[in-house]
Amino acid sequence: MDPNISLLFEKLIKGDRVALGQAMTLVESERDEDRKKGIDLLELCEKKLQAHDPSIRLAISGSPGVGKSTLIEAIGLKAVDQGRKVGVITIDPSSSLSHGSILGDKSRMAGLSTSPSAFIRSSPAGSVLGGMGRRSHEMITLLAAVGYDLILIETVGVGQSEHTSWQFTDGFILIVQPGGGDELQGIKRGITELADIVIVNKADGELKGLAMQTRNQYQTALHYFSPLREGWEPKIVTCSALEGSGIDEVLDLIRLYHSIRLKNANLEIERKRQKTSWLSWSLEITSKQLLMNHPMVRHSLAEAFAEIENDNLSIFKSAFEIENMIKALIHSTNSNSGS
Ligand SMILES: Nc1nc2c(ncn2[C@@H]2O[C@H](COP(=O)(O)OP(=O)(O)OP(=O)(O)O)[C@@H](O)[C@H]2O)c(=O)[nH]1
Ligand SMILES: [Mg+2]
Repeated sequence: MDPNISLLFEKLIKGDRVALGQAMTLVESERDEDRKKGIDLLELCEKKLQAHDPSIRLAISGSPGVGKSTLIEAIGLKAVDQGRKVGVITIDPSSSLSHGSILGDKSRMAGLSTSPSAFIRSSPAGSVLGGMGRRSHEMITLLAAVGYDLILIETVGVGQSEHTSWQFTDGFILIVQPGGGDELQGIKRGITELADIVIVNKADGELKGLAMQTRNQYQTALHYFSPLREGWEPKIVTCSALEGSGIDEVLDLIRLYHSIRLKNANLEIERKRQKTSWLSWSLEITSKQLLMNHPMVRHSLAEAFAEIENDNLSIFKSAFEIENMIKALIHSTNSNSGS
């Protein structure tokens, strides 16, 4: 192994924040030489985690503007007060998938971003796939290995993609705001079914009454869903991230959730499921990238596009021909990585 990587790992373990930033940049890099070093570093982290891993990794999800970042700031600061180390991964809001504010999430986490016991990392724009950053799982592994025990991942709140973040985390926290409860039979049902904890945020000022009403609507709906986690019935709380009320209850619930997940090795079993899901997901992305960037595939596709312009093509036949070409590429003994 590259001695610089062993050195970097030593620094990480000692809690060097600059080293952690460097490690994240390394792991995010797509350059071949960085990939190899990044993988070596991650392997060291995995080994350390196998021996001891006190972390819980939670997806913080919800429609744009419900208060995910503000709530992460409130929960995070309180957790830090209680002696925890808080790692936050946000998905860059300038991604085309997100309808979030362009201002960026760090501005909503001003306190946490300067806390020595917290570390916030944004996934770069363009690397967002299915609600998670391409390298979010690597970031989680780094954070956990260096002792961040509460890891919060603010996901992109758009429909189907939530399932991806559900797959790669230990718990799924859904944030809603007062008033949305009547949509529970419609599009919101799918994502609500994934939730281990539902938080009705913005329970303050004039919205307090409505927040209670929304809480009751969700409470009723949760009864009809079949629990997805062994030994855990989804819970619902109200809070105000802005005023700080209800944040203790949220943290208590997270602690309870963690302790129940640890029972009967449930979390251990689930982490294995996360790993298999991640491996398939990652490979799917990589193989697609490699194939789509293969010069022959690119050339055929460009030709087909031109033919579409000339009204001169059966798209079905063209897809079939490219498919056969890909099969031939894969079967060819001469072809190596193909990029
Ligand atoms: N009244 C009230 N407003 C809140 C509360 N929490 C957040 N907000 C406001 O709601 C707006 C959106 O908050 P964010 O924390 O950026 O929400 P978000 O879900 O992270 O938004 P995106 O990342 O853009 O999807 C901001 O103007 C916050 O000040 C709350 O508890 N009460
Ligand atoms: Mg946000």
